[in-house]
Amino acid sequence: MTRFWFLLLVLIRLSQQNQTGASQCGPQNLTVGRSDQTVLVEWEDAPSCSALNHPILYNVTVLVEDQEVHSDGVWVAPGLVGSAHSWSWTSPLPMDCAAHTVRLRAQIDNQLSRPGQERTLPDEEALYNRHVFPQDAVLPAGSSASFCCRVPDGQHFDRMYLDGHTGNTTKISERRYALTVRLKPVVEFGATVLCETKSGRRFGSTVHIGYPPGDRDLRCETRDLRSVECRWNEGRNTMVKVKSQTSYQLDGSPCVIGSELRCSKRVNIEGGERNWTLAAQNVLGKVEIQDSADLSRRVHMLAPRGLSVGGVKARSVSLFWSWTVGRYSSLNLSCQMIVSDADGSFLQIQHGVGLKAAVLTDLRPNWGYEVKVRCGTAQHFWTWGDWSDRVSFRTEGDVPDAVDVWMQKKGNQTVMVWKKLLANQSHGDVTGYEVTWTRTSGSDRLHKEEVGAGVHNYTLGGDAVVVVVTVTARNQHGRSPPSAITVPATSPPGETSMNLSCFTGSDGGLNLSWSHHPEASCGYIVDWFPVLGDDPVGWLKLPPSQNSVRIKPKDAAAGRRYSVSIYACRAGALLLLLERKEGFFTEKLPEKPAELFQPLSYTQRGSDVEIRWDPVPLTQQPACIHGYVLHYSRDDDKPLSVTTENPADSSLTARNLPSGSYTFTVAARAAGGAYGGTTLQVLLNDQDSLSNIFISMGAVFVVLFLVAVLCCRHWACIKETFYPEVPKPKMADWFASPVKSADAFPQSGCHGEENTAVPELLLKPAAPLNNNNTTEQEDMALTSQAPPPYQNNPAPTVFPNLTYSLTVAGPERPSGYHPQILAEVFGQNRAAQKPIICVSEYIMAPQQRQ
Ligand SMILES: *[C@@H]1O[C@H](CO)[C@@H](O)[C@H](O)[C@H]1NC(C)=O
Ligand SMILES: *[C@@H]1O[C@H](CO)[C@@H](O)[C@H](O)[C@H]1NC(C)=O
Ligand SMILES: *[C@@H]1O[C@H](CO)[C@@H](O)[C@H](O)[C@H]1NC(C)=O
Ligand SMILES: *[C@@H]1O[C@H](CO)[C@@H](O)[C@H](O)[C@H]1NC(C)=O
Ligand SMILES: *[C@@H]1O[C@H](CO)[C@@H](O)[C@H](O)[C@H]1NC(C)=O
Ligand SMILES: *[C@@H]1O[C@H](CO)[C@@H](O)[C@H](O)[C@H]1NC(C)=O
Ligand SMILES: *[C@@H]1O[C@H](CO)[C@@H](O)[C@H](O)[C@H]1NC(C)=O
Ligand SMILES: *[C@@H]1O[C@H](CO)[C@@H](O)[C@H](O)[C@H]1NC(C)=O
Ligand SMILES: *[C@@H]1O[C@H](CO)[C@@H](O)[C@H](O)[C@H]1NC(C)=O
Ligand SMILES: *[C@@H]1O[C@H](CO)[C@@H](O)[C@H](O)[C@H]1NC(C)=O
Ligand SMILES: CC(=O)N[C@H]1CO[C@H](CO)[C@@H](O)[C@@H]1O
Repeated sequence: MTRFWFLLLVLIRLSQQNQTGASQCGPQNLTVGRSDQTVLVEWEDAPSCSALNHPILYNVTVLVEDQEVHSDGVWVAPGLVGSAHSWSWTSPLPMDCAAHTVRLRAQIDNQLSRPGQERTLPDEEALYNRHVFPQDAVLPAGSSASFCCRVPDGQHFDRMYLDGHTGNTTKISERRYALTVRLKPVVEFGATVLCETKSGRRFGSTVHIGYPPGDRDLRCETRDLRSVECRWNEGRNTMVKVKSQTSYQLDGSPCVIGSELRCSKRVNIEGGERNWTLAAQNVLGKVEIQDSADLSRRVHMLAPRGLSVGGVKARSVSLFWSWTVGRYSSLNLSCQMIVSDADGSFLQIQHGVGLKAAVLTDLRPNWGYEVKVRCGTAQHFWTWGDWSDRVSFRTEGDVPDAVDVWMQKKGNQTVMVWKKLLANQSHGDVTGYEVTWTRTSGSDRLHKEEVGAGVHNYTLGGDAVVVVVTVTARNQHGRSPPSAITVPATSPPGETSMNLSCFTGSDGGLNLSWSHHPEASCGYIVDWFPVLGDDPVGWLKLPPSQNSVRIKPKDAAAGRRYSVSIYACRAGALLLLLERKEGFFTEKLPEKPAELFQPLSYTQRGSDVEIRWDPVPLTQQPACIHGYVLHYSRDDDKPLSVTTENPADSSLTARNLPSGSYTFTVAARAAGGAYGGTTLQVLLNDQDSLSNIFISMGAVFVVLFLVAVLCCRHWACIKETFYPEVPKPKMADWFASPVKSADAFPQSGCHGEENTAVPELLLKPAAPLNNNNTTEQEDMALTSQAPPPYQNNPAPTVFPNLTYSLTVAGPERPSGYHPQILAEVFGQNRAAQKPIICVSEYIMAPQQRQ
């Protein structure tokens, strides 16, 4: 019975509790805080909740500016009732912008318990009097972010933008607006968010958009074998260094970063590979990079200290230095030495354990140098160490190098020439030269001659014996090895008879190549000198393997003719001339047409005209002549031309020319064009009659010549036969002796017909014959040289003493008689009469009576 009542009492109690428990259970001690953009909520259960044997559902609601923006349910299992609970939520809106209120209520059996709790996080308006939030934020690029604008009282919102771009703008409350954008990195100094009101007022904030650190390529080594030193690359720029400098840690130890990304840490270097980790961090994130290395194989040596030079000789010196790191002494080292002079630099390498000294070799005597040294480990070479300081030194002097000797034939003399020794060959100041020469045969007396330091030639007298010449240079350290050359006193055979092709260079030089000569044991020599003038010879000596070279004399003037020869050098024997040519390194065509061809002459053969010229002297050739061109034109006709490819030609013929006035121009053909055009004006007459005249006159001349010969022979016979009746020719008084004329044909001496119009041969002193009986100038002088056929009234050409003048008089000469048809008259006469046959008798040309 007692049990029953007790049970009843408990039931009542429980039901009472149930009643009060359900209504009283709820949150207590609610606290709301924030971390950056996150709302942190904590609470406990009210004591009455303990009585409930139910799970409790808490409903958390967040309100921004009295508007519900988020709600969540939190289940508390019966066993956890009584402990503290927490909840957090990140607001998309800057929390400084608007007040965030958290409302918390318990829900039991779908019924909200009555006592809820509520807390509000105040905005910061009162604190800072700012209008755009967040201020000076560092935000990751690529994310989406909201910015908030609080419009002051009395103003009206217009628009918001980030770095000039407007995004999605939303209205939160009457005076609060939010801009949501996807962030792109802008500039390192930050971008600006601006909020504009309708009245034009602007409020702003700076935002830094960037990346977490992106460092990479960690590389660790040791310099002093007591510490590790690591370097790396920054990779992508974080863009937020102004607000959030990246901080670094090497294996957990903070790094002090200067101008370069480098961090070192003292460690014990025992062989073996291990990891080196670098952590890089900024507000947007953190990255860790690693390098795995055995530092005993990664020694990056420090510079050698106190480099000095000792033991200076002519061609070598010793170098000494020391090390700042004692442990280097046990390493097998390779050291590089860069030796430089005014001309450039070269490298020498030496090895050794703990190397502290080295010897430089192959140096030039009497020469200034600078040297610097760096070293690396020989085994497990990692990288070269730092360079030491430079040290300069000068080597000792030495005897000069052998001089480069050559020779030049000048008439019957041979001039030995040699090149001035350069500073890198003289090894000291040259004080003079010694020339010795001896004949290879006959008297072997050695001739010796001292020559001053400023002279670089020596003339050997003409002496038709082969001699060996040596040249030795002297300086304060001694004599150079002698340079010997075997000189033929006469030109080598074949040298003069060699055909000289004309060359034309390119770019002021000439490319030469030749086929290898089996006897050229000591190489080849190429020399060149101007054909005219006294300029010295230039030469190049080439090894036997080389059979081509480009020569480019420094002083070769354009249009100057050079002779270039290639010799084979035969040890102990005379040089062998392989090739010789003449030509121009640079041709120069005269700008004005020079009268290159003087004189030009011509010959007409029928309708062909041959133009002739004399060979052009070498002095007047500024370019290779590859042939000639003859241009000719009549009056205003189109010019024509004929050419020849042969430079040896001395005439060109223009063919089939109609009569007229012609201009002929001859020019030489060179690679760069024709030059030296020389002009001749010629008047050509009718071709057929002219040629007839020439033929006829030629025939007449032959006849007359024979007559003259016979006359001379048989003068006495003539006198007898024709004595005394000789009709006096009708002539002017002054025209008298020694002319003899006859009107009868000699019967006894010569056979012929009467009344023959035979030309009369007149012998008289050199004076023009003026025939009275003709009113016109009809006389034709027949001379050894044909007068220009176009001349109407040729002057008789004079034989040394005598002139043979031919007068022809016809019985019925037409008044319009012209010399041009003279030949016809002859022809007719000859045709009408039988030929005169001369039988070793005197022939007298009968004079026609008028
Ligand atoms: C509490 O009371 C409700 C009715 O008000 C009832 O449904 C529930 O069972 C009771 N709980 C207990 C534990 O008695
Ligand atoms: C919390 O209560 C609100 C009403 O105040 C309601 O709208 C919301 O749905 C509830 N949330 C949950 C998770 O029950
Ligand atoms: C703006 O809002 C629209 C719809 O809410 C969305 O599709 C768009 O991506 C948003 N633009 C930006 C820049 O956030
Ligand atoms: C170095 O780290 C890598 C992983 O990052 C690990 O696999 C390796 O075993 C480590 N090496 C040493 C020597 O600790
Ligand atoms: C040092 O290194 C060089 C080059 O590798 C090698 O020739 C020489 O034998 C080494 N010397 C010693 C003592 O190991
Ligand atoms: C000497 O110097 C000249 C330039 O000044 C250079 O052309 C020549 O090769 C040098 N000779 C030697 C033997 O180094
Ligand atoms: C020889 O040298 C002298 C002095 O340098 C010079 O005047 C002369 O022209 C040279 N003679 C020849 C043939 O090169
Ligand atoms: C060399 O030529 C010159 C003139 O050029 C002459 O006087 C001299 O006699 C010649 N000598 C010999 C040995 O032929
Ligand atoms: C020179 O040229 C002519 C013809 O141009 C030729 O007959 C002669 O053989 C050549 N002489 C030499 C040595 O080449
Ligand atoms: C001459 O030789 C040089 C190189 O040695 C070359 O550049 C040039 O073209 C050559 N000239 C001719 C005309 O062959
Ligand atoms: C820890 C804490 O603040 N506890 C308090 C919770 O609220 C009750 C009354 O509401 C106080 O008595 C506690 O001290």
